[in-house]
Amino acid sequence: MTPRPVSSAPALDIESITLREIRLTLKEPFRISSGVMRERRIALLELTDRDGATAWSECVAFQLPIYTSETIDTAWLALREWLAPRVLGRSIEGPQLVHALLERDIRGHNMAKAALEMGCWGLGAAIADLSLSKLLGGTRDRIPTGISLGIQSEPAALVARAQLAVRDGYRKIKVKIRPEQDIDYVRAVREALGSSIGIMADANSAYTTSDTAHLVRLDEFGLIMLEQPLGDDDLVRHAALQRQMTTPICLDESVTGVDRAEDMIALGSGRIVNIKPGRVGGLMVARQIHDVCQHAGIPVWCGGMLESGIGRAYNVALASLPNFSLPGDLSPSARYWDRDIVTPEWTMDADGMVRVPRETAGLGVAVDRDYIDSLTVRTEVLRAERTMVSVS
Ligand code: OSB
Ligand code: MG
Repeated sequence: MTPRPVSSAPALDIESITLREIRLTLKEPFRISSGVMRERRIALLELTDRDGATAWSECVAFQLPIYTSETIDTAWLALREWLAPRVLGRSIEGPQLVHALLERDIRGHNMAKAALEMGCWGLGAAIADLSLSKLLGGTRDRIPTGISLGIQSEPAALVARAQLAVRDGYRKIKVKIRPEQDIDYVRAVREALGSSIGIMADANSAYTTSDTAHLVRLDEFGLIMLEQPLGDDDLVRHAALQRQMTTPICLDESVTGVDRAEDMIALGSGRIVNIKPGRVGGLMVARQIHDVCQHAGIPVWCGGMLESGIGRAYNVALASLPNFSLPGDLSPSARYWDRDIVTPEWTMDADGMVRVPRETAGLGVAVDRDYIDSLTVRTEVLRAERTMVSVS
């Protein structure tokens, strides 16, 4: 594929990267098929260049390897030991080159790579005095928003949350499912909401091919898609399942890069892709997957990882690209947190749209440093080796 022209992507000279871990308590526990989250331990990066320009980014890895194999602690190690040294103290022609720099001879660790790569885009946007959306080639200034509802103790509790979400304006309702908590839950939501709103289910890899007949029963609810029913690295079995189901399969975990998106399309493993920049190693790959899918007529949407307002800024900018044609998991700050770490907080209007800050340079939100300081439990400052002063 020919590389996209990158408009005015500036050179980067990163002098230091401050790694921090903050803790943010979720307003409500969030349960997926493989575990429950009550609090987010979030790694934040603050990149500073030689002229003192700064940008913040967020690593989306969770505390436990329940979504992919990465965790906040593996990401911290990867960033400190292998990734940050690749970018510190050298001149890089632009953020579009960072992914290749991080990819060479370092396998995996996509969320760690993405945290750093996204920070480079944020820094690039700040230096170029452009919004992240414009730097990436985004075109839209409002994005339709969907909500992802965690597994509840009973269908009625899920229905109540889904009804509130519709009242709030959400454009898509996604319900988490797992074996034993699936058909009844989806049926209850469909019956309560009628056919006026798109409903989908996300299994986070909780099923196997022996559940095929069971999963096919979901077809009767007219879901807009079924997200990642089978193995987190599977494509072949998803293709077989897709041939059995009328509901479009959407892949999340299984699409870890451009090749995997191409393979999904070639094999027919799914008809929709959830793109999360953290999962695929950053914004450049996310954009390439967007382009590949657009070319193949595959709609994409932007997924979420229960991010803080910093991670949200990157997702919103990405989702402003034209083929993000389905509502993204881009809930406003107040859905997750009593207080977010950015100002203004992310909001959604009554029509379920989140506004893309296209006229503000950089992320489009200000980082609340005092509040972040109060939430910080560890900090590590990384500098280029040649500038390191060894004084004890
Ligand atoms: O699969 O999309 C997922 C949350 C945790 C782990 C996996 C997923 C999710 C979500 C959250 O669906 C979406 C959001 O950030 O609101
Ligand atoms: Mg998912």
